[in-house]
Amino acid sequence: GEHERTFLAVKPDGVQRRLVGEIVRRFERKGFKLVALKLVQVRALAGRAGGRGPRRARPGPTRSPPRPHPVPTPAPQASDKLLREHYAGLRERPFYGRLVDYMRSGPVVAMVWQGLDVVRAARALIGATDPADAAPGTIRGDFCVEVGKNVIHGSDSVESARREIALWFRGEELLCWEDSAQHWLHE
Ligand code: YYY
Ligand code: MG
Repeated sequence: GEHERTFLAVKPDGVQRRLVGEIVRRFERKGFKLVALKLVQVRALAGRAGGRGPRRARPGPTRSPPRPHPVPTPAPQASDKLLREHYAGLRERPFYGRLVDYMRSGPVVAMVWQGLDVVRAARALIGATDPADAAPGTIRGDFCVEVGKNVIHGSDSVESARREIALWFRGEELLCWEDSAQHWLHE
């Protein structure tokens, strides 16, 4: 129904290539409703000292330049476990290691979108897994060329959407807001 939800994530290449706005715009224009959004950096590797990725050797007593903004806490970080659970179904595939490395190579924009048949509709807007097969007009068809850098993730079923939303978001991060356009989208 109209309350179906899906999990979408702009992958690190999409963030680096400044495609976040363009991608969000496509789902907004279609008529879907944004109910959660956050920038997430998945930690480099579990089990390293401090759990915050490889430690770099400090080259002497060089002082870091003054920061333009106060940075009291690191950006929201997700553990490596999150990604392993997210892609649990692909663990045996040859590209699994590369996929997980890619997903933690920079921030991702995690989102939840809601609307009529949104899981299927989002997959259609996203396009085929391999950008080479993705039709022009789809996100992957328009913005990327290789399967290993395919810009966006979208849940493949209502069931995986439920699982992925619970994995990436806490309940209170999902916002139910009154959609004043609803009346213009549905009969
Ligand atoms: O759902 P979707 O992202 O379209 O494809 P999946 O089959 O779930 O694979 C997840 C992810 O894995 C895909 O977006 C890129 C990567 N991948 C790959 O690097 N090489 C493949 N041959 C297949 C998938
Ligand atoms: Mg998938």
